[in-house]
Amino acid sequence: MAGEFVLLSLGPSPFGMRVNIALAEKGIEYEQKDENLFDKSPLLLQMNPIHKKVPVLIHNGTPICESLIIVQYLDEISKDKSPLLPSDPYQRAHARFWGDFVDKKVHPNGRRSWAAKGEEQESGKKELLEVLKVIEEELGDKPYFNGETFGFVDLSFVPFTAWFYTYEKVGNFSMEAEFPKLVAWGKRCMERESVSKSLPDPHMIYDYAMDRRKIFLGE
Ligand code: GS8
Repeated sequence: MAGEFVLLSLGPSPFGMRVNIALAEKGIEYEQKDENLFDKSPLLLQMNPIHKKVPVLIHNGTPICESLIIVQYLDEISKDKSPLLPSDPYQRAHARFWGDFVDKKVHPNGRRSWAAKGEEQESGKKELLEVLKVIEEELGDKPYFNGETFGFVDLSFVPFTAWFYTYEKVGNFSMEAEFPKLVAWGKRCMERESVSKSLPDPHMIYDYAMDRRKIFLGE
């Protein structure tokens, strides 16, 4: 596939990791520029003036924003190599539903569980545990969310496994004890090179989260 790809991202961002995984699945070479979110670059502000968030994929100078939209774009321009969305329209809709569920439920509650305090933090943890239960039920006994092969829902959710350590340490629970199927699925996904090379060390994420917590709470 012709063209030049530049990814504006940030190591611990689960949204950025999705794009790293998709680019690796598609075998696309790219340059990554990591942003400082407290001092956003003029390039980020120019390429994503609406949300001013990472990730942004710049393809031949043109920006594509929002991680799941970027992943679908990559899947469309590189259909034959490692297809991510199923070809059946219903299955595609189903996969998109779960990608959207992860965005609406995992990220905000996960974030409240480590970045808030008191009741707000407790309710973030409680809802996160409920959401993870729902996702584990959706996985069931299948190796991957879509069945036998790694796909769009796996890619949407697997970056959050790098955050599991932060969730369990801050929330004082064990992911392995509460969600053994999700933990086993995460390890299965890590056997793919596209995933293992895109996910940072969970301890690094924990340190990052604790630094951010201090800034958010003024501690
Ligand atoms: C979310 C991106 C996002 O929150 C997506 O791409 O899927 N729906 C979007 N990015 C964060 C970093 S990861 O927590 C971000 O760029 N935040 C900057 C800000 O809020 O100013």
